[in-house]
Amino acid sequence: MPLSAAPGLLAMPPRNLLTSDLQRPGYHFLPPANWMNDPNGLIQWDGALHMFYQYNPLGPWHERIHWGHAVSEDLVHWRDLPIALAPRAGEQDADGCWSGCAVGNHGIPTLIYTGVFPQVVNLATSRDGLISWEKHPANPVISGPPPELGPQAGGHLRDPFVWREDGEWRMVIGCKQEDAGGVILGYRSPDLVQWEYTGPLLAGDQTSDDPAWGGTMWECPNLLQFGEQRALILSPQATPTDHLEPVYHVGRYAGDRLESETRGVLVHGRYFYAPQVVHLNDGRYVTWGWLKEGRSDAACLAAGWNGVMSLPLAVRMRDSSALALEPVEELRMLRHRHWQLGPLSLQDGQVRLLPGVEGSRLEIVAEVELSEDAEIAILIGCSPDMEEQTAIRCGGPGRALVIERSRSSRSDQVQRWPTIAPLGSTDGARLHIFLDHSVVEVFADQGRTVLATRIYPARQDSIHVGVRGLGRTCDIRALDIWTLNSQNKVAG
Ligand code: DQQ
Repeated sequence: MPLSAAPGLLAMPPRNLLTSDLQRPGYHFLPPANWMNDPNGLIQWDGALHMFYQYNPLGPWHERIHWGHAVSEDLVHWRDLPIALAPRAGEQDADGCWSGCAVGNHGIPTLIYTGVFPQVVNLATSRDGLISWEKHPANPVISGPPPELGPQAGGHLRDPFVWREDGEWRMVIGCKQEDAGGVILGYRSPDLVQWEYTGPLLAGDQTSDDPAWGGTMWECPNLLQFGEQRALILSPQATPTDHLEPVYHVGRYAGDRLESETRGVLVHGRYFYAPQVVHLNDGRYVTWGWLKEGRSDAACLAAGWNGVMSLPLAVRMRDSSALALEPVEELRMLRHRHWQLGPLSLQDGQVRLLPGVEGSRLEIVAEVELSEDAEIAILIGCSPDMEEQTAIRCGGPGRALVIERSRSSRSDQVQRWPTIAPLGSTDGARLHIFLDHSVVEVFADQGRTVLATRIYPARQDSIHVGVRGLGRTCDIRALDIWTLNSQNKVAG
């Protein structure tokens, strides 16, 4: 992909290159083309939200990672800005500018990021309103894992998350302990340049079956505060090639350690990974995660893009024990056509396509009755003959919430395993579903149960919506469906 360079800056490719791609999301943020992964450096500056992200300008694969950059006034519509950070030969990020965060340091926007290889912590500052970035002469400000961990850390030290507390800078950062598991380390600093190691904040156990403790390396920590409580979000890595689901621990500080009291999976489905949280001026915590692809590398190469951001999600504490994620209210501005349906009663085995209800960008709110002996499914991405269809089903034995992808696409290049999560609700559920071409996100239990996955309908006419009942008579109390406008198809 040719890069047109403004003086000293790498510009983004134009936004109109891939607009005819049936599977390319329309209202989720993604770069104009090529590879993206983690969100980085989320920061509100002069009233606008800046998002940086892991980006490869050379194509849709992970290599020589740069920081892409976009800005939004409303969390929903984005404008592309020039590439913020690029690896530079002979420097502390010669092989890539990996994940990190952003802070305002006495009015100076400052990026704190991972340089590779070896893995170190670097700084970069901007003097022109976050457009161009100068790497700090003191780089690296942390040159590797603390000597106390010895060779057990294997050189892994990445994804600094920094905040201000009690008049100093605090940092949490991902690391590992060989044969033991992932660990999040703590540091403190008076000036972002001199850092003192304060010890492990929380350590995992790679032999544990609990996803919140498992993994061989813990990446991308975020530490949030809810009154006296802290919530640590992290992304556990199992092996270099097998990423797991992001998890959280809720607890309290005991010195510089976190006492984990409750914990859980933040988003189910193995596609949402490496979320970063920003604390907005209005008091909300908002996060985006990287949604990975569920199709072959060859399919991504042919498409010219790989990776997309999740929806912007508000992070809330529920019952002083569980983190919940819910789509931010600003997303309502995307709503266009509206159908209000229901109540609907479905006989055992009945499948009903909803006449005239269609779209590849949809928001659906379904209030359904739950029972052990009846299962209800909302069907999206359906072709008229049902060759292609994706079922979001709940109820039945165990009352799980499942996204069934076995018939989502007639392509042989896609993953098909189902996404499954236990549902907390017992008698009824409110399912909040978002479809954006190849992205599906489902929220239930007031955001305590979240699923995200990827589907790739290959037929132009796989745009229909239906419902299905199984077991005995199934009741849908209310069904609201909106088409959603695209934000990515407008010029960037
Ligand atoms: N992605 C980055 C790392 C991080 C990982 C590299 C998580 O900094 O640990 O692109 O997806």
